[in-house]
Amino acid sequence: MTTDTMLNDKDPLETEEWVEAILSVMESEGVERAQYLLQRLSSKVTATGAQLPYAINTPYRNTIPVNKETRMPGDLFMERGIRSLIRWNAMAMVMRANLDDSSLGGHISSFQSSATLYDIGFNYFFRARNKDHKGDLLYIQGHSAPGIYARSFLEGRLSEDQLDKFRQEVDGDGLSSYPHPWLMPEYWQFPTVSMGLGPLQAIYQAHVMKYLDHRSLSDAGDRKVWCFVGDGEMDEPESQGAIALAGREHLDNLIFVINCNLQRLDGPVRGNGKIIQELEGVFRGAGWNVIKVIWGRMWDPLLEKDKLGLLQQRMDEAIDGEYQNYKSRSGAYTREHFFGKYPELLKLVEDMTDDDIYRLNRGGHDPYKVYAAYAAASKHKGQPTVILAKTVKGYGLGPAGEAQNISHSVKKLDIEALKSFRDRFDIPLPDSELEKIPYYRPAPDSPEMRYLRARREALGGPLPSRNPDFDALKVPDLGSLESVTRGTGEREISTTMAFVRILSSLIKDKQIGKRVVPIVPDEARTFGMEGMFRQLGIYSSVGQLYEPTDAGQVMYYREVTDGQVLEEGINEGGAFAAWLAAATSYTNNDCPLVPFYVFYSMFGFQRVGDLCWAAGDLQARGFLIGATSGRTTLNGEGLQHQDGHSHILAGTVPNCVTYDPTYAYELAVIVQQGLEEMYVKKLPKYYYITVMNENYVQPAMPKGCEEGIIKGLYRLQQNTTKTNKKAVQLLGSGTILREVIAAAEILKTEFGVDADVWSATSFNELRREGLSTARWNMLHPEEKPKLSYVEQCLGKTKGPVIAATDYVKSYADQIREFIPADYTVLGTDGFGRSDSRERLRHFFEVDRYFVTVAALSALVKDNVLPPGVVSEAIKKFNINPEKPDPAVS
Ligand SMILES: Cc1ncc(C[n+]2csc(CCOP(=O)(O)OP(=O)(O)O)c2C)c(N)n1
Ligand SMILES: [Mg+2]
Repeated sequence: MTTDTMLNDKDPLETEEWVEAILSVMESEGVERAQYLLQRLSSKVTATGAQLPYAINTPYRNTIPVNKETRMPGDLFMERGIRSLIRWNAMAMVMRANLDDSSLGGHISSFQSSATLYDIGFNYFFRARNKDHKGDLLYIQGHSAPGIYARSFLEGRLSEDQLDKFRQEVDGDGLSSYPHPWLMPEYWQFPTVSMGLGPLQAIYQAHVMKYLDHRSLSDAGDRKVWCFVGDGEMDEPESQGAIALAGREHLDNLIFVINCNLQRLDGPVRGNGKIIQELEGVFRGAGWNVIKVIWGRMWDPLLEKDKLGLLQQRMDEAIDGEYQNYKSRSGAYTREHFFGKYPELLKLVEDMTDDDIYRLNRGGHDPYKVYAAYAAASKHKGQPTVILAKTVKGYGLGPAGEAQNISHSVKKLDIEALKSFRDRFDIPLPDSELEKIPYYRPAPDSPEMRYLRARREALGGPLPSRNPDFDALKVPDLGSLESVTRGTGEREISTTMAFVRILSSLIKDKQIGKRVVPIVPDEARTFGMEGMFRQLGIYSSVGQLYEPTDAGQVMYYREVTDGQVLEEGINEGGAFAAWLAAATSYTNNDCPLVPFYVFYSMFGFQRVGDLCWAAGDLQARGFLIGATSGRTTLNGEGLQHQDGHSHILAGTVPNCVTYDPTYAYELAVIVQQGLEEMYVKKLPKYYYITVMNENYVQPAMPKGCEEGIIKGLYRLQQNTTKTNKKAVQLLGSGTILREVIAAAEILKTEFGVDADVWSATSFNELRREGLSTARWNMLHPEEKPKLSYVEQCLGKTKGPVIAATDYVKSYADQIREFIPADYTVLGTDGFGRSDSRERLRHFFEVDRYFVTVAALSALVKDNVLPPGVVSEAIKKFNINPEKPDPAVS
């Protein structure tokens, strides 16, 4: 590393000559020639083994030089006035929400730091959806929601009453705390407040937008995805985890605006370093166009005078903890501690007052600088752009919260702080009114309000805005899946294979075939889906620039620009985000899609649960296929692969419908019904279905079972009679249903017990229906109680009920309260382990022998059989009664 610095240059003349030389090349022959020369230099120097200084960062200054800034065309003063009103109303709505009940919460400081960043976007860049344009998509920082509402209020879209219902949603007409489409489906486009999900979703949104364009399904045109992110939020692995995809795929329809206010919730983001520089390196390394907006125009004259580069050096040296102090303290402090380090810099500001120094603004608060950055980002081709905008957290709050470590949690200003906020932003409210913290909205025909509306009209209408409706699809009926529902005869296949057949059939469908989006995270071969590689092609924005090694084979790895398969690599979060974008394409692109995301069920809800939750909020419509599911069915893989609980996790998402089918025909019925529900009836729900890799004969569909399959339970075999008192009801799901069927046979032949067998396709759905019925009964005490579906099925049957699944016991246990008999549940609690299916099912006590023992034991409890029968069975089946409990071993 060089020991030279600006103040200690061993040979300034030589330095000057080098600099002059490269500048003159740039001037006479252009930037590209200069870049080439530097590359050659770098190549020569590194060939000697010498290291060049780490060069992914540029100095701590604006990327766009003053003379290259595109000038903001509008009325700066008018816009400042409007922005000030937005600031005031945003602050007022949070304070008013907390007047009577301070537990409601809300945030002031985040939006105050980003007000200009949003304003420039709303005034000049964000286009709304209308008949001429599909609109831009906005991912808004969750904690800035009050500022977005405040703008809508000025635009006349929200009333004072609505603002006063901030965070009071129980009656249904309040304003959500953060961007949540669930209760505000015509307003918010994307849930973002779980930090990291916004940036991840935005990247895949832009990716899927290009995919649709390449497949001629929806024109991307010049649409943009704008994603606003906090600098603290960039710590989330989800925020940074997919940026390389954006670079690789040249997503120039994507713009990140990172609000670098240098603070997060507890304190500085990088007190000992510089977050902007860190992020610059990370994004540039990932192939992004990086635009730093660090200094506001008040600094321009000083930088102009800084011929030696010493001011720049000081800016490079100071760290974020110090920059925070410059804004949390005063101009005098900044003079002493920032400029004071070098006498030359003190001289540079000798004519400035302390107030002038305090007013030296940051780029993210300067409309001109922000405009120039947005203009450059919007025009940039071939790369995504990230704008790193330096701001002040709690801007304008003064000692009450400006750049203080407590800024994030400020919810109230005292009267003195309110006065100075009002004065700083020239809000025309007298002292006497401040205590009530009134909203302020000029008359609709005032110049400000006309200006505001005109800006949005020029951009196509108001934002945020979301259209929850779409044109229903024509979906195929069950008859079209006859090849699946008629069974496989002698052939043994898995439900995964059956699923692939269903998918292939849907893809061939004239109406919806093109809209089907198969998504895999590098597991297509595991699931037997590799045939789709050639048949449908794997989407790549550049096609295939090489000859695949398997080119001569039938199922070769075919990448193509209009490929239908999204192969997202070993990246469940990303693949899920791609599914989310496809599953919400009905609203974001006016183009309903039918996405199927197929993954190892263990790496689904457990891995990306927060995104699954967001999918509910987003009213995503599509299918999640949890493959290789079941604790004992994926036998050889051990505890990190064998899933025995994803149904429990999936069941926590209110609008996620889940199924654990055993047979191909059940799967066909569920998928077809899902299409009807989501795309014809347009119900806001999505499907999670587990499929397995165990091969067995798939029987033909029995008559009349469709309704039961959908409701979650139907009788597969009726064996009980009026005469035999030794009777049980056996329930099973997934492949364990087959153990249950075998147990029924053993019970009959070896113990003289009759057993009805029920296929329980969804204990989650049974529970939901049961709870809903119980609730109705409780609230309608005088009316004839309704029977839950489980009671309707089992109420008139004989004997105790036994359920067995490949999932933890709590899965089947969920319906206990609706079962009008003794109920025993077998399940696979505990960590998985690798072994054969047979041995695992014995270990986890869900095989046919344990089902038999459980049934006999239940009959003992009912005094139908003596205990000795159970002992006899235990002995006969070689079960060690002292074997360790799998739940804890
Ligand atoms: C996943 C997740 N973890 C934690 C939080 C809680 N949280 C809300 S805001 C915040 C700090 C945000 O800081 P930053 O991203 O810098 O945004 P700023 O408000 O400074 O603009 C935290 C930790 C959250 N919302 N989501
Ligand atoms: Mg921050």
